[in-house]
Order: sequence, then structure tokens, then C-alpha cells
Amino acid sequence: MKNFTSVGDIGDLKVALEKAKYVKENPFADQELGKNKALMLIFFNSSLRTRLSTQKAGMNLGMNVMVLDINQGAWKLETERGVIMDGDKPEHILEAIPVMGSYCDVIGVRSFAQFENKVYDYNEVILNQFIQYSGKPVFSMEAATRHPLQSFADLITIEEYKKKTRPKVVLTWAPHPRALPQAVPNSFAEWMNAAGYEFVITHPEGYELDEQFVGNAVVEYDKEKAYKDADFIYAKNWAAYQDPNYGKILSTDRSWTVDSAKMALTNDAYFMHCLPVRRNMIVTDEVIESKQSLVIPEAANRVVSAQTVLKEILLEMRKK
Ligand code: AN0
Ligand code: CP
Repeated sequence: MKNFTSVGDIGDLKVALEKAKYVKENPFADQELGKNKALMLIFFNSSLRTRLSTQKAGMNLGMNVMVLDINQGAWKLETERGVIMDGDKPEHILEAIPVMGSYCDVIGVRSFAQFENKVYDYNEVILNQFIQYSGKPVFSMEAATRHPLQSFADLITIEEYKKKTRPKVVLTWAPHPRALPQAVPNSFAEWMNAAGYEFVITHPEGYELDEQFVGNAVVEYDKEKAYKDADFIYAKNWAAYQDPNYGKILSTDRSWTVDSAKMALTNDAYFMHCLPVRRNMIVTDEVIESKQSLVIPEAANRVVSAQTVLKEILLEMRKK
């Protein structure tokens, strides 16, 4: 694996899950692999889990880790080519990327959709510039359209807790006061489709995701019907994808909040969310605090997904 930006980069999922299991059981087995290798984590947006779990993953592999918050302490970056730079941005990303690449061996990038231009977001302009100009392996720590390290951790968690080979997994939209990207639901859908589970997506009308991610999922607008017999309820808010409403909030209907009444329709389902989560908007206190809530082990598995991916990247580098 050179770069890691989507499920397509991980290869066979069964094999990847076996590798993840080994990493989880033997976190310090590969301390030599990352020796004298510098991992650089670049954040254009806030983070708690991704920042800490990816640092920990690098440390477990013996790497040296550097973290840069672009909007706190670094120069503001212009990302558009051809702009006359007479505004508030003193540096261009086309210089910044190769400079950062020259200081490290592997680069992680977090860069959310900006909701100003759908084509720009969905072309992953920032992530692709890192791939093109850094000269180093690049992995996504949530880009405009996907959050693959999260989805890989979600898959690991489902595999750990599932009680049948092919569980029913339901992705439900839930209300939120601010417009959030589609990266988490897009990516989750992509990984669930690849895993071959019974997969249902439920959301209010107008929240249809990009077809390339929905794939073979059943889209069920009746949420009670969707919840029925579910083994896993995965909640997430996202802003509208479809034109002309791209990036807009169309609903804050709290009948979509995950609550005990709807959970009672399921097959004693587990509750999942990538976090950070707004309680009593996305999910009630009662459900997130219930014994069926997997949010903490799910977040803990972020170290496992990141370490498994970093290890593959380091192994690939060693071949050269
Ligand atoms: C981000 C999102 O929805 O993509 C990050 C989630 C991992 N969430 C927020 O901005 C609250
Ligand atoms: N789930 C997740 O990626 O959380 P952070 O935004 O805190 O990194």
C-alpha cells in the first residue's frame, strides 16, 4: 500500500481484518519497522480521536511523530492556483506540501469538505495535491468525501461484536445544528458494501448520498421499518449532498434522534457513532450510556485501524 484514501487501498477485507487482529494483540511487535521514520500529521480541521489515535499508532510502530495544525500557528495556505496572493494567505499549498514532504517519511492529512464548491470537494483537490506533490506516502485522516480510518475501525468493531455472519447494519441520519460533511456516511457505506453485510440507509427525503457510495444498500425512508431487526444502528448527521442543496441543512427533526423507543424495534442492536456526538440531538443519554453502546470500544479501535494501515505503508517502503 502506497497511499490510503479509501476501501480500495486496503485489499482483501478478510486479510485486512486478520492483520488488524494481529496488531491489536501485538501492539509493540513492529517497533523496529518505524525506527528513524518520521510521521507527519497535518490538520486543516479539529480532531480529538484521529489526532491521538494516529499518534499512538505511530508511536507503537517506533515512529517519530510530528503534528501540524495548519490554522493554528502555521501560515494560512492558498490552495487555488493562479490566484494573485494579495489577501490574508501568505503561503501557497504548492510550496508548503513539498516542504512538509521533505521533513518526513509518511504524511496523514485531515481536510474536510468546505461546502463552497461540490466539484472541488468531491474531486478531493487538497488530498490529491498532497499525493501529487509531497513525494511521500499519504493517508487520509478524513478528507472531503471519505473517512477510511474511521470506517476501518467501525468494521473491526462490528466484526468483534456481531452475533451472526451477516448482520443487519443500519446507517441512520440524525439531526445536528451545524452542516456536517458526508465523509463519514459515504465511507461507512463504502466499507459496509464491501463487507457484504445486510446494509440499510435511512434518512429524511433530500438527504440522498452520492450513488457511488450508496452502492447496493437499501435506502429506506421509513426509519421504524429500517430499525426493525437491526443488529447495529450507526448514527450520523450529514448535510444535503444533492443539488441545489449541497451543504445545506434541510431538517432538524428530532424524531430522528436515536432513542430507546426506536432501539426497542431492533434485534437488541448495538449503537455506534464515530464521535464527537451531540447528546440528545443525535442520540439520547439513555442510549449512549446503555450497555449496547459501542462508542468507546469503537473509538479505541481507531489505534488499531491506523496502526494496521501505517504498518502496511512502512512494509511497502521497506521493499524499496
Ligand atoms: C466531523 C464530521 O462530521 O465529518 C468529524 C467526525 C469524525 N464532525 C464534526 O465536525 C462535528
Ligand atoms: N471520529 C473522529 O475522527 O474523531 P475526531 O474528529 O475527534 O478525530
